[in-house]
Amino acid sequence: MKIKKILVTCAFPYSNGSIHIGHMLEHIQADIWVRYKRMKGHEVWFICADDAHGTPIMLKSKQLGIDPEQFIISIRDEHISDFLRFNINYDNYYSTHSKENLSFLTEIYHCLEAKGLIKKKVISQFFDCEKNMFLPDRFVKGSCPMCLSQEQYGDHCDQCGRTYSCIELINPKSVLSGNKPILKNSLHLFFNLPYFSTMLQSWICSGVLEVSIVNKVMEWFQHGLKEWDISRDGPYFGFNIPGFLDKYFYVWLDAPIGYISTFKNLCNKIDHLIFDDFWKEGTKSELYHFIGKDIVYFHSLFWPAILEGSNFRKPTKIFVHGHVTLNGLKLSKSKGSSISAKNWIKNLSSDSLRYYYSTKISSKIKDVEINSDHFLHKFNSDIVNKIINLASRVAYFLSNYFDNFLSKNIENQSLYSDFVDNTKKIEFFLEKCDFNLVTVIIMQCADIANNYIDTKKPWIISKNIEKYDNLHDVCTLGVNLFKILMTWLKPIMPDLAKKTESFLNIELVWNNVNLPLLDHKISDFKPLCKRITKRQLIFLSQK
Ligand code: NOT
Ligand code: ZN
Repeated sequence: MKIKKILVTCAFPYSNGSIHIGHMLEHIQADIWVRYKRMKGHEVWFICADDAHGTPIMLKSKQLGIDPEQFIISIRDEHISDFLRFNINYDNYYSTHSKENLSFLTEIYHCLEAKGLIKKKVISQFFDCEKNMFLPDRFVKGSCPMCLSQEQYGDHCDQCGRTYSCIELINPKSVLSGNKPILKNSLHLFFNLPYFSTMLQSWICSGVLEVSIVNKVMEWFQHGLKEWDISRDGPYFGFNIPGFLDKYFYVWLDAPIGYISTFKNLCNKIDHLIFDDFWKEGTKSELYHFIGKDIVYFHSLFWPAILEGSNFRKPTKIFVHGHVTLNGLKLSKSKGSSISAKNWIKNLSSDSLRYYYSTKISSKIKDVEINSDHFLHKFNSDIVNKIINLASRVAYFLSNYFDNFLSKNIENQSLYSDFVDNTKKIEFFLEKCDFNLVTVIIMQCADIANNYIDTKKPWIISKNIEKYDNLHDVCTLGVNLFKILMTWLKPIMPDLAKKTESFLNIELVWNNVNLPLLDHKISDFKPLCKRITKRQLIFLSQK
């Protein structure tokens, strides 16, 4: 097998709030994929950062009376520890407010400018005279110009779903002061996105996105691509645009450049890691982004165009996921009902969320519903009743009759080989992030393994001393089937895998999945994980 060099990223969380279980979907999905690729022997670098700039972060820190630079440092520390609680240990978790990011941003901007890809235009925008600032779309509310619903945000209507320009709102009001904003002119810088239209269409159709997303993205070309406003007027928390006094780069320009600068910062810490191997145009290494469906536009249009325009490599593939709902309610950053990652860990294990999400994650972009009852049932019936139970049923006999030694024989070679053969299918689905199908196969195999034990009935064989050899072989095969199941589950449930490794006295290695454990001493069985109770789920229904 050829070892690949792979760089994997998740979308950068904003520096203005806690990580909640909605965020965790993406980070868990990417982490499972990374763990699997590493188990296969590839060189994988997994990075993320906080998205530190923009008006909301500026206002939030102001409201708290903290300097934004201080504010984002404390948020970043909190984010890093939240991810660690879920066994997500980034090789580098950086910030877009960094010297490396400023340096790449400046380099890229000058390169685009030199190619004539940046244009200046005067535009008219809402301005809050009391707060003395231009208002981003989400800081203006008013009635929808199409359906007249009141209290709608500046860019789209929640009632009729249509989008419009902020200045079309009827009776606009500033969210900050409540006053009616005035229209004021300002010079803005625009990136010539339409110039890249042909390149983007062929890139998008080259297998970098899942088919249903490709169709969606291709629709955007029908109306023609628009030039992209990459500047904002002060006050703004971001990087200053060279040559302008109080103008800043729009957060969405410097955020993806954070993928480059976060990696660069990692290279500064690791001698043998070569920046150009991963970012130079034409490199053979692979680059994967994991993102939510709401930011596809940025990643499939702006981002590859910026990369092409400034002579960097483009992504190999973009994995897109849907949104998370909890017991039917939307989990969103701005609108209530968020269960924090910390709160989850106070009540439930990280592996339980990782497993549950895996049963729902697929390469199709579907929203993921967390339903408390289904979560409890799924975890207990799959993991406790099928996986853990398999181990505990045979461990009893191995410990009491054979001093924890495994036998030297495989009792049913064809059962064993058929079991191992599922690895190819599992690899195929893991590769594509069809984790739901992976868990289906694993549970079907767990049923087969438990049926085998049911049929052999070790509790009956153990009554006949002449059949001890057979008892030994049956329980040994049971342990071996458990070992295979847990090797497959290792990227999904790292904590359970670790406990399994100390029970089996081995490391679970992907490429050893076909090598049976024979004539080997295992440890005493200790309960590997607990059944989830209703009481543990109460926090999910609290507001
Ligand atoms: N902070 C953004 C969000 O929607 C995601 C930024 C993605 C970062 O939460 N990188 N890029 N591009
Ligand atoms: Zn409307």
